[in-house]
Amino acid sequence: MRAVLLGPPGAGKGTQAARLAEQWGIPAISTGDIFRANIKGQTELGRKAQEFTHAGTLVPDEITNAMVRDRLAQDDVVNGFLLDGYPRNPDQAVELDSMLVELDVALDVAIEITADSELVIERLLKRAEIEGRADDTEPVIRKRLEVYATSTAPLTAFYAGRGLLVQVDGIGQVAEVTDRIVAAVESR
Ligand code: B4P
Repeated sequence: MRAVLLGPPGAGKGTQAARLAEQWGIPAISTGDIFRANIKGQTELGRKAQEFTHAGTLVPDEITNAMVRDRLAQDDVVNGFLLDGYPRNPDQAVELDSMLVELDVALDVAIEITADSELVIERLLKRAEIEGRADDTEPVIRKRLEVYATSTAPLTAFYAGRGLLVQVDGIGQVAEVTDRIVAAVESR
């Protein structure tokens, strides 16, 4: 299984990625998690990414693409992977295509988790109380939603045009959403 996971901030990508990765026995690769780990460890990558993630804007493509290219070169992805939060704009999608050509593999599915804006804001503000993530403040969440609408939403048509898109409603209990995704992907 080689899949990408799309959806607005707060739709449940990170939550579902962990569950799907376990179900399918493949690594979940979250670009957001890699950035946060590097910011925490104060690495050079973290220093470069911080201003963007904290503002809710996309980290520049050259940084993000190079990071994903390195990650996809590792041994644990030979039998599959689930990319969570990448690609996030059409240029990244084209870059991913070229990485997959070099690896001589193809994408099986693009899973989009849908959820309306007011619900995702509510979820992320709740997470802010628990985890205190720097980008979970209301103005930054609104910025992330705006970036999603302008940069990431076009990927829905991009993958639909290739017959790879599966859209799943992200509203409901976490386990219920996982079951919906698994059923939708496995019945394709
Ligand atoms: P991400 O880490 O991808 O952040 P996100 O879009 O908010 O998703 P996340 O996975 O955290 O939240 P989820 O929906 O699972 O990106 C953060 C930043 O990194 C970006 O703003 C950007 O700056 C940078 N970045 C990442 N990838 C990039 C790329 N490719 N290019 C450039 N920059 C990039 O869940 C949210 C909350 O909802 C959780 O608290 C969860 O518990 C809750 N939840 C989930 N499912 C639920 C359910 N069914 N019911 C109730 N609550 C639920």
